[in-house]
Amino acid sequence: MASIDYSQKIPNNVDLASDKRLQRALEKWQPSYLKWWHEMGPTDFETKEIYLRTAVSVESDGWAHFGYVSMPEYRWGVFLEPLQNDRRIPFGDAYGKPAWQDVPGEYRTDLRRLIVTQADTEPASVEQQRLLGHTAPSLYDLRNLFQVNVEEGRHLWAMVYLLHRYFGKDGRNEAEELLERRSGNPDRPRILGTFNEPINTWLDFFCFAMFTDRDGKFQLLALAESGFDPLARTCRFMLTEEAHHLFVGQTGLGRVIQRTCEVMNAHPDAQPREHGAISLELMQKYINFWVSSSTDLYGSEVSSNAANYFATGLKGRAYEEKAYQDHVALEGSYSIEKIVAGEIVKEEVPLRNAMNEILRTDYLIDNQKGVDYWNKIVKRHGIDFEFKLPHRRFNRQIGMYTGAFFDLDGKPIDEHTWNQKKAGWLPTERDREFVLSLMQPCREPGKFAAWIAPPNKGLNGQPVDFEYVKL
Ligand code: BYC
Ligand code: FE
Ligand code: FE
Repeated sequence: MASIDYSQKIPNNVDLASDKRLQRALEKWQPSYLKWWHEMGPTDFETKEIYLRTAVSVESDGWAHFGYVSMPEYRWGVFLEPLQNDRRIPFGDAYGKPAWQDVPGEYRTDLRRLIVTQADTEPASVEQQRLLGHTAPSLYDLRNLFQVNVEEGRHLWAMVYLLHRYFGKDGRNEAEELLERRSGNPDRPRILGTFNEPINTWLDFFCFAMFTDRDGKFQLLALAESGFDPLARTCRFMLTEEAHHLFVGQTGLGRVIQRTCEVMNAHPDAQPREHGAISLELMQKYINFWVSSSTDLYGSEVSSNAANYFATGLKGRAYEEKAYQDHVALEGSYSIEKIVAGEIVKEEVPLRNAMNEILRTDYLIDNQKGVDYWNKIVKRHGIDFEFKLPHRRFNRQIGMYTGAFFDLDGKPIDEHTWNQKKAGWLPTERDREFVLSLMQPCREPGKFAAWIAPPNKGLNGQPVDFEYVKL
């Protein structure tokens, strides 16, 4: 079951060959995908050989193969975790009933919407990152960027398979539209806010991989519980790949921090920027931006959509089976801080309506672990500085804090104060210009740009100075 059929045009472990209609439909979508990749994927590196991992099984040990491939030749495929015998719906009104192997008619629209929203983020991120290859600080980082890009492409395949297989003509239309929307395009933007934000520098990229891919982790964890079994199984395998994306973000920023600390200790009387490094304060501003934008990705604090997804067994909580005892969640409430006439007022809301906020809270706790890792680096260098996550109310554009103003600790402030303080909290145009000015490519094996430290070790047992990309 777990082995993947690579003799097929579309590698898969779902026995595509036995469903000719579906196979033909996906093979018809494949050239459109490749055309999209050619137009909107990483620019100018299509002929280069890159040391990439490719999924070859869904077994937890040894699921990936490493070797040189050019990106358009990457074997994007459809891989689901193996079917479990007698899997049950793990939450909601139908708790304990057999999981669905097909889409229940009454949930078709909601399920399609969830899958399309998930799917849309995958190509969006590739579009956002398409120019970064030109300014990579090393071959090691260049390879990591491309690894993330091809896997986000595969995540799109994972969702398009579900759309084609279970949603008929509507699903095929959605799959087409997924290749038509464009990140940041005012006329046909990507669905969710963060996925329309520009990623012009590697500092943005590392923050995105740390904080936005982590939204991916938590949304996938919630969908991995779905009563719609094919969705749960595909999300479980996507999570296996996701771990590396988070690693790229956390260690990437960690290495920028390390470099800055080294420069600060070598030149205690100078500003880090005078020596080509990015100050810790400036990194904090980028963190504030990407965390607040990614915090929006959980939707409204109180959401009837979320309650409905939970009730119907479509989308659960992260680690639903392990972390909770009451999987029906009809009793109990969740405390939410509302703003009433400029004051914070606690209000209890029915648990099911708070599902977005519950997932957001799990996400923010997980973010903190990465921040702790960065603070250890700072401390190791004997520098008195601490990175902090902005409060969940800071700089929000979605949900009940939208339109009001809060400082980094979540304290309500007036608009005038916000306008005065904003430049100290979020990257300014000048900040962005400075970071952009540092983005000069470094393409010799084992060499790194001056603003970032090398990693402790290379990838997959290879040395740091390995030729990760053959230019
Ligand atoms: N921007 O009840 P509400 C990933 C919309 S990342 C713009 O508040 P609901 C990845 C919402 O769609 C994981 N619009 O929230 C990472 C709704 O619109 P309509 C992606 C937003 O419905 C890095 C309205 O506001 N996966 O994989 O509970 C690289 C009110 O809805 C935003 C998913 O998101 C926003 N930030 O939605 C690559 C999972 N937030 O219907 C990949 C699937 C909300 O009124 N999606 N809206 O037009 C979902 O589960 C849900 O749709 C949401 C919350 C989590 C987005
Ligand atoms: Fe993804
Ligand atoms: Fe990812």
